This record gives sequence, C-alpha cells and structure tokens, in this order.
Amino acid sequence: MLVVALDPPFSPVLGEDYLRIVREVDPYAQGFKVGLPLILRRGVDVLGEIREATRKPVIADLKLADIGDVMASALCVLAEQGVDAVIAHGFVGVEGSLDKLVEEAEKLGVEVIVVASMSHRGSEKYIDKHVTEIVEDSLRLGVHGLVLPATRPSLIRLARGLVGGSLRIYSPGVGHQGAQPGDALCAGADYEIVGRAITRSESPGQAARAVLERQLERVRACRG
Ligand code: BMP
Repeated sequence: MLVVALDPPFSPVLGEDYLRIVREVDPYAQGFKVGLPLILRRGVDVLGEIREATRKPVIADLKLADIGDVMASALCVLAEQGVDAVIAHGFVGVEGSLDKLVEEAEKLGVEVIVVASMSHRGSEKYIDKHVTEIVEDSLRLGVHGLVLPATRPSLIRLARGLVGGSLRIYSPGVGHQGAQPGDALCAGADYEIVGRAITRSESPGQAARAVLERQLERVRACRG
C-alpha cells in the first residue's frame, strides 16, 4: 500500500543517508521510488545500490516524455541498474513514443507506469483534460500501472472504473501536498506514494509505520 519516494533533502539527522532510510522503512514499504533529485546528486548507480539494499520493487521516476527511441535508450541504462519499473508521461501519446518504450521494456523485463494526471493544481489545465484517453491508451498498451493524484480522488475513481483490476494505480500527494493517508486507497488506488512525510522525519521508520497504520484504519473503514 505504501511506496516511499526517496527525494532529497532528507531530514538533517539523516544527511544523505538514503540507505538508512531504505533499511528503516523497508518493513512498512511495498516499494521505493527514486527520482531526478537523488539520481542527479548521486549518479545513476544509486538505483543499483538501492536495488541491492531491498527486495521490494525499485521504481525509476524520470517521468520519461520523449520520442520512443530516446526513451528506449534511457530505459536500457535504467534496466542495467536492475530497476523493476520506470515511470513515463502519458501525454506524449502512443504511436512513436509509448509503444516503443513498452516494446523495449517487455524485452528487458521492466514494468512501465504511466502518468495519467498529476497532483499539483496546474495539472487540471492540461493533462487532466486527457485523463480518460491516457488511461484507455495505457490499458490497450498493457502497461503495469498508472499514476493518479491523491489530491483529486475523483480521477482515481474514474480510472479504476475504466481499468477494473487490470492495472495498478500509484497515487502521490499524501502528506505535504494535502491528501491524507488512505484517501487515494479508498478511491481505488493500490499504492500511495509518500515522500517528505517520511524522509524528512528524524525517524523515517516510525513515520512510515504511522502512515501504514493510518492507511490500514482508513481502508478497513471504507472497504469493510
Ligand atoms: P511528497 O510526498 O514529498 O509530496 O512526494 C511526492 C512524490 O511523488 C515525489 O517524488 C514526486 O515527484 C511524486 N509525484 C507527485 O508528487 N505528483 C505527481 O503527480 C507525480 C509524482 O510522481
């Protein structure tokens, strides 16, 4: 239910010790998401290091958004680090872009997760106008999952209605961006992506545990 986003800066007591965060939150997390801030600071090898430090899935979040050949080339570098999944934008469309990425990902045994909407307000003006098409394209492509915002649970409900149980839904926006643990899960998400509420805590393990407990309480109440 919980995917931890490892974006620096971390809590001052942790400095840059992302492996300590991985170790401490591992019992409560079902995956880790590593994005540009950590990769740019520590190099792409950071993905391999985190891959070694946990048995949980590692998701490379570069929000790929390019022509297919370029995304496929980036994917090869990420696959060498052993990542389990990559995140790509859905607004780029399928032909000549996502189709090529998905084809390459299948060969390399890496899952693709497509951003169908984002958690910030500006998403409403552009991406959100095409959520239905992005979700339907993703379903046709047979990708592993979608990113939809915890800050707008109605979009999660819409997407879940379209994909049924076929795709996993990952939902950021919990904690610092305003949604509460469980909001997205109760709307139909499979995982909530949580970063700062955990990684800026002096005790990331305890913070992750608190998020997970709150998620479980909420899910028990809303799903019965
Ligand atoms: P935080 O819980 O600290 O707000 O972090 C959220 C994480 O989810 C960040 O890694 C961010 O890149 C990611 N994310 C997001 O916040 N909104 C989106 O729409 C898509 C994301 O990947």
